[in-house]
Order: sequence, then structure tokens, then C-alpha cells
Amino acid sequence: MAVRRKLAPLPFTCVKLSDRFWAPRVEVNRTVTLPAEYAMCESTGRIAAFDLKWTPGDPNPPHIFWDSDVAKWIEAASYALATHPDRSLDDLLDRVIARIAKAQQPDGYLNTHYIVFERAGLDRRWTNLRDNHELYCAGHLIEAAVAHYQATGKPTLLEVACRYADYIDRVFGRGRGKLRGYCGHEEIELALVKLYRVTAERRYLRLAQYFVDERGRKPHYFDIEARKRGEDPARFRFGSYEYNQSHIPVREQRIVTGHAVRAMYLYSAMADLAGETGDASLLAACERIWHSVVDERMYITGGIGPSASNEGFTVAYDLPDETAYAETCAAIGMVFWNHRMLQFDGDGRYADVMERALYNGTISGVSLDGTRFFYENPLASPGDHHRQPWFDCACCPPNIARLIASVGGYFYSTDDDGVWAHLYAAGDAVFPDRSLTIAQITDYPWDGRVTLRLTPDEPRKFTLHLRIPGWCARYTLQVNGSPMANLRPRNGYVAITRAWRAGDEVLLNLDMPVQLMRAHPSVRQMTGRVAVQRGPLVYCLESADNPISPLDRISLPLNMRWRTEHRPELLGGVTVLRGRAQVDDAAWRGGLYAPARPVKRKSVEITAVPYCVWDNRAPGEMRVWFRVEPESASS
Ligand code: FUB
Ligand code: ZN
Repeated sequence: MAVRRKLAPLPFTCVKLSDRFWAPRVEVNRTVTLPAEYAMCESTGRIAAFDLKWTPGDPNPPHIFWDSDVAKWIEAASYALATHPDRSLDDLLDRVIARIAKAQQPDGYLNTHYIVFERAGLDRRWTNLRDNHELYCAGHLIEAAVAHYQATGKPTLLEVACRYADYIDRVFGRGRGKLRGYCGHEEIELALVKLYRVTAERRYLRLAQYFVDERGRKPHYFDIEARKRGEDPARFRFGSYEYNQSHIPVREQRIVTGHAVRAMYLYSAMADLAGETGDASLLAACERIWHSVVDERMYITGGIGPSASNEGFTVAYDLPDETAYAETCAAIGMVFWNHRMLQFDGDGRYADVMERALYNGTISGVSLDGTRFFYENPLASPGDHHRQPWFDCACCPPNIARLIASVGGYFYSTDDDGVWAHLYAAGDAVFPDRSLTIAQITDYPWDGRVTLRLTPDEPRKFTLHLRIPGWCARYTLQVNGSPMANLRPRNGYVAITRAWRAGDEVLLNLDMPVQLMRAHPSVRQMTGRVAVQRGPLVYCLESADNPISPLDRISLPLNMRWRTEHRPELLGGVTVLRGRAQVDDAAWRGGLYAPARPVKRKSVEITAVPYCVWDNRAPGEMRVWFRVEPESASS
């Protein structure tokens, strides 16, 4: 049976946030991060690479995925432009795009690394799809082009992207003389679906479908091309093709494997294709794999991929905190994928994960001042992990920029019967035909009280679906002051159907207590430990507020009484959690080991801050997980 995507996201351009959490981040992203990232793209040679001036012997050759950094910056800048007209940014984009367009080869090919660097130049293109990211870069170029076209109406980059996609379509596929390959780093698949949606050209959709369907078939393309290069395929540095999710065809995959960003982009594309074509087998594969991620391999922050060696997944329940890789891009990928899964049936499980990743493991990736970035997002630090202005491998900074610039797009969807509110934050949503405006009045995520004021252009009957987050055990709901106690959530949403009139108000009051969270008993690293969560936010302790070292000496009583305090002057304005915990007596009279004796503990005042804002002050320790008191309560 064919599946149907019942919901459609309300574009970010329709949602203007004015809250205290996201709106400042969106503004800092636009005014600080985007210029800083552009400066980095320039100073590192990424922009100039498109002038194709590099010659052998010159330093600083274009890296295999430099093009993608520039493309992601263009995408982010285009999103910013779409919500905030800016003549100079518009002009800058035009200039960068002109340089990119000039680099395009007569047949449509466009990759700075291959055009200037590879010894035999263009003859070597498409000879190492497994490792060399050509189609990945093409995918980001396509996403940038779609964003730029939608923001400005200018076809300049879109035409470049279409010419490139047309060329790729001539090269790849099952027809005679074509290469039966696909990319070692998924990305082009979801990009081609976007290109199809904006151009209505079905060839792009078919090409995306081909790349997804071909992945993992035998004989294995990466083996074939390795042999053609004169290499032994068995010497692939990551060992197995689980690394790039091509070990078996995608519909047979049950468990998430390998590189986390690659995986997220693939599943996003599979969800996109299932939505476009109704292919139930693709959606079923996504659902199965989703469980292996969310039930067994996701950090409490929504981060994924514990291991640095493959930038990705290991085995079920392996979630170390201090060594967590949890790449920013991978958490962003979780947002992309879960947002897509959410559009099928409006199942709140996906919104819960999307929210978890959005409020924790993605935005931890950027400093509050917008100038520094985490690549890895560990859940504990001895004080030596800090954000950096840029990286040689700079995938994360422009990725977080494009997410923040378009964050409004994750808040609402529409369906045949009405509107879905997935996320809460103060601001206005104006629907494209201006038939409806929804104003949210709330201080979420600091407070769970959300008022939605609806203004349809004329009285109109429809259903408003409001998400009751998975973290919320109790809530109340009123419409124009009348309690709606009889409404029960279905799949995480309550549905209110009525003839709505201008000025109707819905008051949703989500209980937002501090919760001590446990991990599944199989997460051996977290045995006997708890993390602190309030609403969608995971909290942590930092040395800056808690001068106790190591912070592991602190343990949290299960019945700890927490106080919430909003501190406008702290970390851009955060609600901190305070309470009395226990601390071990520091006295230690042994060497490395000593006979165990009862540990003396004393009470200590602690202050927890949201995990997403850690490392914005003086360097120091940080912990998310703590021993629980009494220890007998921990099993
Ligand atoms: O390979 C391109 C990007 O660089 C990946 O998505 C990241 O994990 C980093 O390796
Ligand atoms: Zn990254």
C-alpha cells in the first residue's frame, strides 16, 4: 500500500519568532555568524578556489569538500535574506554565485578540487565516489541554489545547479554507458528531491530514486571502482561499507550503522522519496532504523554517533559521555530526518526527537556570540574542550548557520483539515494565503504556559493540533477560557476542531518540572547516574557555577528539591536550576587505589545551566550525568 505524507511544513518565511530563546540566536546568526563564516571561506581560499587559479606547486589546493562549505554558507545566507532583506548580502551572494557560475565546465561539471587539483584533472572525475565527495558537493550546491532561488527569485545559481544535475543525470544510472555509482557521502539524494520540487522536473526525482535504490547492490560499485583504480577494495580504510550505509540495499537495513551524518542524510532522502512516490518500503525501512537510533543509540541531547574513529555509530547502548563525538552536523541531521518523518502522520515521537536535538545537541554547536563552533559535543568535559572559530574540516559551522536561519520552518505544518503546532516559542505565523495568523504568546522553553491567538481572515472551521511534548506528564488546555479536559492526545497531539474566529485564544499549560532522567539499564556508562532535564532542555553543571573538582564528586538525591531562577544577565538569559546536592568528602589517603570505606558526604548548593550554553564562560569542567543518591535507588 502506498504511504502518504499528510502534513506539509509551513515554510520558515511564514514564521517570525520574537521569543527570548530563538530570536536572539537567529539575529546573531544573521549579523555575526554569517559574516564570520564568509570571512573564513574567503581567508582559507574556499571562495577563490572557484576562480580555478590553483596550479600544481601552489600551496593550499582546494580540498575535496571545500565547495560544500561555500554552498552551505550560500544556503544559510539565502535563508537569512529571505526573512530579512539586506542589499549588501544580496550583492555579495550575487558576486559569489557569479564566480561559481564561471567555474562551471561546458558540460555542466563543477567541482573545484577535480577541476584544478587532480593530476589528470577532469579525466579523474567520478573515479572515487566512495571517498571523494563529488556528488556530496553537488548536493550542497543544489540545496544552496534552491534556497537562493526561493529567497531572491533569481535563477542564477539554480541554472548552474540544473546544468550540473542534468550532466550528473547523463553520467549516472542504469542505462548503457552510464556509471552505476552513487556517493560515498549521501547528500545529493535529498538535494535532488528539493530540485525536483522547485523545478517540477521529474528526471531529478528519478535520479534521486536511482541513487537510493542502487546503494548497496551487488556487485558492489565501490569494489568495482576501487579495482579500476588499481586498489584492493578490502583495504578500504573504514573496513566495511556499513560506514557509508552501502553494505546492503537500503530497504534491507534494520540498524543504523557507520558515519552518522551520512546516515541522517540518507534517511532524510528516503523519507523524502517515500513522501513523493508513496513507496511504503522506504518508509518502513526508515521506521525500523529510527528505532535503532532513538531506542538504543541517541544521547539525551539528541546527539548521535559516539565514536570519533568513524564519526559515527558503534553498538547498541554505547553512549559514553566524555568521549562522545556527537558531531553537530549529525544532530542537525536528526532534526532534518525527524522533521521529514513527522510529516507523514503527525506522530509526536518524531517531534519529540526533533525538539530534543534542536534545543540541545544542535545549538550547543555554536557559541552565544555566534563566532565559535563545536564539531564534537561531548556530555562531559574536564575543561579542555572548547568551541573554535573554524575547522579545516568545516562542515559544522555553516550547517548550524543554515539550521538556525531556517528554524522557524520546524514549528508548524498544515494538512487537509487544519494546522499542526509542533514547537512553541513567542512569535507570529502568517499562513501563505494570509487566511490565518497564529500568534504564540509564551516564554517557552523557560515556561510551559503557551497562549495561541488565532486570527483567521474569516470564521473558519478547521482542526488545530497541538503537540503535547513527550516530556510533559500533565497539562491543561482551555479555549477562550473554557477547559477542554475531555480532549486526549493522540500520538502526542490534541486536536481541537471548531469554527475559529478572529481573537480566539487557546491556552496550553504544560507542566514543566525538573526531572531526573535515567538511561536504559544497558547504557553501561550511565549505570547509577541521572541527568537533569526541564522541559525540552537538558541541563549540565559547569565549574563556573560549581567550584568542585572533579564535578563527579557531586551526586544528586532522587528527591532533590529544585528551584528555578530566571537569570536575564546570565548566558544570554537562562533559567538556572538550583538545589542542594551531595558532595563526596575530598579527603583521599591512598595512592591510586585504596580499600573501600564508607564515603562521607556533605550537602552542597549547586546550579545547573542548559547544556546548550555550556562553554560560554571561563574554561572549566562540565557534566551532564551524575551519580544518584541513595545509590540503592539507582538500579
Ligand atoms: O565528509 C564531509 C563531512 O565532514 C561529514 O559530514 C562530516 O562528518 C565531516 O567528516
Ligand atoms: Zn560537521
